Amino acid sequence: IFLHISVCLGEDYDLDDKTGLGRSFDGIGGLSGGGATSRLLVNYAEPYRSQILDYLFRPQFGASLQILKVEIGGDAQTTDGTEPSHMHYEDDENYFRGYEWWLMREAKKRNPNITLIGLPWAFPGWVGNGGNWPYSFPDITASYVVSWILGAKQYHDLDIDYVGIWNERSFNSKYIKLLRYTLDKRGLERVKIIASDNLWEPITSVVFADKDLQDAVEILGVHYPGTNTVPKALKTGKKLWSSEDYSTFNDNVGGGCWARILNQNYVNGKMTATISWNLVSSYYDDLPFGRDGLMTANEPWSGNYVVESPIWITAHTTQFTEPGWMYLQTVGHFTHSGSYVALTDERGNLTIITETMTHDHSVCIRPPLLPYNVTAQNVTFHLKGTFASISELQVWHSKFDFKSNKTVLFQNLRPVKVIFFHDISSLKRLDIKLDVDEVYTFTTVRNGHRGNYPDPPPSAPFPKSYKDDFDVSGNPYFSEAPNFADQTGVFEYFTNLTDPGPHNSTLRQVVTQRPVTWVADADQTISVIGDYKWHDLMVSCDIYMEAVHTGGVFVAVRVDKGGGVIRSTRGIFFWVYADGTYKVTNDLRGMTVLAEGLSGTRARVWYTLTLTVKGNYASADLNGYPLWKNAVLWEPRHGWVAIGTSSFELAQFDNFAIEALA
Ligand code: 147
Repeated sequence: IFLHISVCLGEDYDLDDKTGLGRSFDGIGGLSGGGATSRLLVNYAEPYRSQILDYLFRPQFGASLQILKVEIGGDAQTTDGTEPSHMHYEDDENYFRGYEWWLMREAKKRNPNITLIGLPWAFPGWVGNGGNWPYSFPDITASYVVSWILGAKQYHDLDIDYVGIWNERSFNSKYIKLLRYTLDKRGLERVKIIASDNLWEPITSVVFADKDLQDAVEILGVHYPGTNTVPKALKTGKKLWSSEDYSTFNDNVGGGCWARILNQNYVNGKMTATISWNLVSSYYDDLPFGRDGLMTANEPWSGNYVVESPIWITAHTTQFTEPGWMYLQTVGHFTHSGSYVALTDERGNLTIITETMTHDHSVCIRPPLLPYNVTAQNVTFHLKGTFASISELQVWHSKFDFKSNKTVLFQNLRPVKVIFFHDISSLKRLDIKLDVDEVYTFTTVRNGHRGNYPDPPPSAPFPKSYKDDFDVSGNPYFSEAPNFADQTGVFEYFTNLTDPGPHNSTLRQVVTQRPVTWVADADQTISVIGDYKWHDLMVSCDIYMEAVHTGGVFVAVRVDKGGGVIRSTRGIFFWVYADGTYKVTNDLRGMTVLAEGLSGTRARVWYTLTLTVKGNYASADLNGYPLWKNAVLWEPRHGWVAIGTSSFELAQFDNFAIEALA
């Protein structure tokens, strides 16, 4: 025994609560939205959908997330799509749109203590009264946001815990104070404000200098802090959160990034919560930031999903702590790099998490990571104060292996004895040997568990033959049709009360005014679907323009871009207009016209559009009769299928069908 110990003798680190504790831990979370990152999750068949939710939220199973942050949909493009607002129009209110309500319910079902946060990225146009700015009428914006919180309670019995201002955009002190006032007036004193979901400055200095703002703001929330804070932020005495972080491809380097920042956001930056953008990669891979979620679930058509390493890295902290636990003051860096944190419930429990991620195996998307060197090392923790009475710790281990396939994630090892030693200065010591690219949890908590379901079905491409008649009887549980990923505008199930005929149930574009945007939405609306690799195919769809004279709709193939660059999307777009004309364009904007002519189309009549593209040629039918043919195309070579409108206008779609040839 002595021989073994002497080999392991390493640098000494105290774990002690005698001299006081550190900050209170607030949790680790995932962010759904900003935007449409959970779009494809909702259409998974059972049991796969529940399995994915269990890996994310079920305590003592997988990531066991302690925080769920969601976008307050604003009808505008917010990275990977648009999310619907609860108030498309000033006189409209509906708390059943989209999937964030459902997601919050599913999270709460699994973990009733999960912390809920809402944050807007964008707002419906009426909130800005036509201007692209949410603070011109701060009372309107505040009441719009507070409605969302009240709706969460009234319709879903969800208590929202925190609300933010405007994601990564300007904040406005007057608005923040008015939001606080409005919350209080509506009986929502318990809902706290996070500001400003951007950089440390200017919010820190403004809060510092303004007593009323200090009272209104509970949390300083920053994005991608690179594990660091600024002295002034510490001086405010506010809780500091990394309210959006990660955004890194979820392979093992992504797992390494996540392990490093989960520890070091506290060690270096005193941040007590870290939230991953995003929660789950449930959006098409070829949209921006593909696979930047804690796990991947973007094949509802196959049922395939992948539990990636960040899920198990999260478990190293979340399964052995709870919000409200206290960090010890004795946290820090190891002599040969890497870091350790330790937390206690102040009732004798202790959880230690170590990480020794090497630089190249833990780079995050941003900010740049300065060079450092980590080596294998022996470490001795001295358990002092309350922890001197601990005699055994449970051990959970992950080791990334980037050379062969020997990566192990969240493995339960034999418990370690904490050794009582008289002849060496400290009484209780834990001697461990740390290799590089490892994460360990040493804990008194005994109920950690590596959840497991049988493998889901194998991955498969989007079906080549696909149909949707949008006939959802009664009240559909979701407001959007499966697999359509709106990139500008919002496409919702619609029941045509005035038309009990074959077009009774349709999909309708409902955004009629340019939103207060987060990025540059297109001037047209568009929703994409299918396989980005498709090049030769036939698409048909029944369409119905509602805007008299000014209406226009399209079906398109080989659509090559989504997300924040949607304005410059190219493809083969077949448009018909309510003024009796048609066009074939090579881009959404309509700058490159391949063909045009008369169609005789007008508003308030149903037409069937059929677009066929093979190799370098396209042709189209209107109501089954050839309208144009042999338009010559070169670029793009492949892409999604899409439908949409020529402006922010009402229009309906029905009997959508794809036959992909290749
Ligand atoms: C964030 C957004 O808040 C998210 O909605 C999502 O777009 C995410 C993707 O990584 O990024 O926005 C940022 C965009 C750019 C920077 C930081 C955050 N940046 O360049 O530092």
